[in-house]
Amino acid sequence: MSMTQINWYPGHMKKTKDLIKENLKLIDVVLEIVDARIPISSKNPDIANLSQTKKRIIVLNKSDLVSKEELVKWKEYFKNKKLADEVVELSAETGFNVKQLYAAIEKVSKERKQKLLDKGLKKVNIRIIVLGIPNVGKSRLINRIVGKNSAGVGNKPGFTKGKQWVKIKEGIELLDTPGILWPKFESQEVGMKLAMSGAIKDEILPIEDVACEFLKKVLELGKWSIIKERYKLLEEDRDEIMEHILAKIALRMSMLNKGGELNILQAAYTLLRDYRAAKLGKFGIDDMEY
Ligand SMILES: Nc1nc2c(ncn2[C@@H]2O[C@H](COP(=O)(O)OP(=O)(O)OP(=O)(O)O)[C@@H](O)[C@H]2O)c(=O)[nH]1
Ligand SMILES: [Mg+2]
Repeated sequence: MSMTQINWYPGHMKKTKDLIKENLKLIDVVLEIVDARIPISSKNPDIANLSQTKKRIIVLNKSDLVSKEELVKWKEYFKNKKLADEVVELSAETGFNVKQLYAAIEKVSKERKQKLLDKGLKKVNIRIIVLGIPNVGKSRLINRIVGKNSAGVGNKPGFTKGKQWVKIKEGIELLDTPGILWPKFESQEVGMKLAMSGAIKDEILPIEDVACEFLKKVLELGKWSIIKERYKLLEEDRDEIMEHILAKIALRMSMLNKGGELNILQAAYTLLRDYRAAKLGKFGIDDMEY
């Protein structure tokens, strides 16, 4: 099965486009959440069009799963490419650096706030929306920043029914419904990275292929010794093709199915789950495009 034949996220994109269209006038700042392990593969290609004249903040979420060096590198990358006004690395899971996000929101909205105050408005609320591909951590982040301040601002006339603006801080309101966007899955490679990261349900994936691609990537990154030690491999196993290394993992870890054959599928799942839980160390798997 080719990765690109998978019907990834039917229906989501239209809903998000409607959500943005309906609320665009009210939005000042777009928070685009990406996965710090795959900051390019988890970016949506249409977001520049959707967010138009709005201020943009890229959130490198799941920062707890990558190294500090990688975060620095990606922040520079997005800034140099002018893909965002601000870039903030954080972990919606642990709460790391969420404060920095508030500072970034204040920073990008300062000018607009001042302009409105100069016009004579007594009180200015900056409105923000969260956008991102599935599983990138939108809900976790919203829950974290809404936290105790979850009193909705209410459905005032002109707001879309059922949508809530929630005050998250003095002068900052958040749309409580995040926009789910498609990843840019034009290439097999992007599809594979999304699969490895856990952004796609494993049940619809050729999981052994994904594990082999992951192994290839890990070797490319010079992390053989981690794999070798964790799965009790021998140095000579390294010269095997990926399918065989996967089989060796099953062999050395005594992963057998009922008939006593090697359980390759279990080895594949174990490898990917261990990566996603940072048991193989903290590292990303996207290459930087220049
Ligand atoms: N390690 C780690 N895991 C995270 C972080 N943020 C979210 N997750 C995990 O990622 C998974 C998806 O998080 P959600 O907040 O549900 O993602 P979402 O973007 O709302 O996903 P959809 O609603 O499917 O679009 C969950 O298992 C979270 O626990 C993070 O900063 N670090
Ligand atoms: Mg969600």
